[in-house]
Amino acid sequence: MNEQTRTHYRTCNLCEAMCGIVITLDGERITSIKGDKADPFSQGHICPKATALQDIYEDPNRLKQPVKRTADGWEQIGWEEAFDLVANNIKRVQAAHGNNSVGIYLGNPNAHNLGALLFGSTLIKALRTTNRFSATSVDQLPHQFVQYQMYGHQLLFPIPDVDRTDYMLILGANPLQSNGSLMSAGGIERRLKQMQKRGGKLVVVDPRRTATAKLADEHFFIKPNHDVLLLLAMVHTLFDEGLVEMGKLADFTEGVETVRELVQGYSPERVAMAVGWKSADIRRITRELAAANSAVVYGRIGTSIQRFGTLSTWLINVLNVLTGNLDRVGGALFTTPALEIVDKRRSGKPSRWQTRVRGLPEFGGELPVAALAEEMLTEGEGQIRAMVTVAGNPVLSTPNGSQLDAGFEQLDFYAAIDIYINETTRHADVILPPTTGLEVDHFDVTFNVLAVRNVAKWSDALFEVGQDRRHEYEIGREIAKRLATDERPFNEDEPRNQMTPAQAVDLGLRFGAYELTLDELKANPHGIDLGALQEQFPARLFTPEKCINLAPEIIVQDLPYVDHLFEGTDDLALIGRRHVRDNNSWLHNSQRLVKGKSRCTVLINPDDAETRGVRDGEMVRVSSRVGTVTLPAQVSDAMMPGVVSIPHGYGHGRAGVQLDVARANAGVSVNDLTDDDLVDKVTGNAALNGVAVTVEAV
Ligand SMILES: Nc1nc2c(c(=O)[nH]1)N[C@H]1C(S)=C(S)[C@@H](COP(=O)(O)OP(=O)(O)OC[C@H]3O[C@@H](n4cnc5c(=O)[nH]c(N)nc54)[C@H](O)[C@@H]3O)O[C@H]1N2
Ligand SMILES: Nc1nc2c(c(=O)[nH]1)N[C@H]1C(S)=C(S)[C@@H](COP(=O)(O)OP(=O)(O)OC[C@H]3O[C@@H](n4cnc5c(=O)[nH]c(N)nc54)[C@H](O)[C@@H]3O)O[C@H]1N2
Ligand code: SF4
Ligand SMILES: [Mo]
Repeated sequence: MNEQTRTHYRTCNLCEAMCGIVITLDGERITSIKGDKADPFSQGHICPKATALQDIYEDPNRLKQPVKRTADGWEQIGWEEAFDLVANNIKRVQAAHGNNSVGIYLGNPNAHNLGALLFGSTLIKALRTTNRFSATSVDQLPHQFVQYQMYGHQLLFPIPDVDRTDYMLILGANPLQSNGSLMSAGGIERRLKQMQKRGGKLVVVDPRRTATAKLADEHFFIKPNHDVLLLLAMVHTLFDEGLVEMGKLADFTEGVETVRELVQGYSPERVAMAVGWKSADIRRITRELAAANSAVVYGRIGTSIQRFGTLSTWLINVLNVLTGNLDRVGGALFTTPALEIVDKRRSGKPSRWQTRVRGLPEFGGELPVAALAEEMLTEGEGQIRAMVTVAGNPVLSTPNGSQLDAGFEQLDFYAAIDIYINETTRHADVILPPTTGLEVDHFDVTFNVLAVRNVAKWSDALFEVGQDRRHEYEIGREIAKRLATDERPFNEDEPRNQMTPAQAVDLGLRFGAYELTLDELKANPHGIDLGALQEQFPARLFTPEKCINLAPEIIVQDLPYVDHLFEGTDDLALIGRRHVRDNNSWLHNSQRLVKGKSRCTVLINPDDAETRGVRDGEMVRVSSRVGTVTLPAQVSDAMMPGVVSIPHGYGHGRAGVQLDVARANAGVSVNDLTDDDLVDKVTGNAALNGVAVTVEAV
């Protein structure tokens, strides 16, 4: 080893899996990124995206200085000018049109960025607007809503105890490509295979035979959106065959009788045709679930971002409760993170306000993003005239992206806090790029709450940044300071306006369940294992009576609408898909992640292709109520008849996007087909799966 060589340990922050990585450097140059075998959580697992951390760091398209829009294009400006531009314009718009004329959208990487997580609320509060949106409402909103209703807190996520379970039923998730979601588990494939080796069984329900479905002991197709009928029939079967066995949960669960009555009309025999299953299989899977020593039902994007996202997510929890598997070893457990974020304040009281045009409900301080475009484009009192986006790309990631594109285009003012000029930020008047990735200290505030084991790990920033750079939380603070008024001052002396993320983590750890310190974490650069998840109900319940509410009125009132699923349709149903080398919309600028055949294709079953004269590899036109895209067809019997699939996050060909590699692999955006009118009725979460489309050969 020469003197220049050094080794750096950290956690990859690109997805939810929290893999430990080892980075070797020669001077300031990265020479390799590998899995850290000594990380007790991920035990050496990584995926191809880990190397993208280097690509992001070195990306010539990544912004490091603020830029403002001028008649001649983007002009680099200083930070003071950028902060003033943002603050002065927000003040101007709010003075003329009221506070709610400014909206904010927070994207997914906020959950992966320590500074944003700890101090992001500084900026949000300073805007004093109720027009707050985020990627939550194209993702896990139904989960948080159900958790609030059943367990009293939106952040009480039940996590599959994959390492100890005997039976896992997965609906609408593909952890072999996504690496697990609301189930952080570095090396999920190894864990699932170990379960099978122990004699456990994996069952997957998905309209596509995915990688996870191929690993499964049994895979069933299901028509998009029809999970709710399957789940109702499974709950029906539990009652019908006397399989309800709640164990300790019986002492503190209310509403069991109500659920029994609600599911009475949904026998397996009645739903079988609509679901596309044999009724005997529904009964058999339910019996297996009930008979297993421990079992867990788990659903993700496929059961969450669809018309019946809340009902399906609720029923998944109901199955776990009625089989006694909630808060049981080998079932679904709750984490005890080293840094606690589940507190009384943010429990999640719903619908304190609604969107102006469509009346979609607020939850957890946010409104559904499916309504963002109409809030910008519909004139009148309360119209959104200025926007701030932080780490988000809603033009590619939310429904009817073209309409949203038009909304952003006509804004009076738009400031983006982002590292790229992409499909959304190209509309900005000013872009403020924070430090990111290898330039920041890291601790997983969010994903330790979602992990299959309790762990804790600190990563120092790998690269120091110069005086000319700003961290995410510094940007938020500076804007907040400038937006302060006499009535709403910004107190610079307040600890939270002074602290660094490292100081805040140290404080949080000291007050946490394990009374750790930052120094202890730093002394353990591979991370600390804090043990398996523990049973902790009823103590950890946040409901007033410390009872599980099995049949929340606000959820079950959506049940009558499921009956239209019995009617059937001739349309093709559009769903999404994820590939291990993609990460939503923003890793396509890494050459090694996009190389090879384009992944932006429409998957179609051979029978559906034949009736439409569609041939493999040829271009087809896919159309929905809101738009049309043209892309190559990929004919495959992995796709269920009647269903087609297009991945999201592509569509980089829009004018003005400054992502050189991504533009060369542009693809089309599936969200130019998804429909802003289609939402889960209970929460307003976007129904991005199950959109009716037609496909024709070009
Ligand atoms: N059809 C369809 N649509 C979907 C989905 C689907 O399954 N199907 N999935 C949905 C889901 S689950 C999600 S979470 C959303 C994601 O939706 P978004 O969060 O809106 O989109 P991302 O592609 O994650 O965009 C992240 C943005 O953050 C920027 N960025 C990256 N790192 C940093 C950083 O450290 N700081 C700052 N300030 N910016 C940074 C990137 O440049 C990029 O602009 O997409 C949703 N859209
Ligand atoms: N490589 C990679 N990893 C990622 C991401 C990424 O973009 N790329 N994104 C991250 C994010 S933000 C998230 S939220 C997670 C998501 O994590 P997952 O939910 O595991 O990811 P998806 O691949 O979207 O899996 C959803 C599955 O639902 C199926 N499906 C669609 N509609 C239905 C339906 O109606 N019913 C049923 N039963 N199934 C249906 C789809 O075919 C798909 O296989 O992944 C995270 N990890
Ligand atoms: S699975 Fe996720 S956390 Fe692990 S290396 Fe890949 S992107 Fe990073
Ligand atoms: Mo997500």
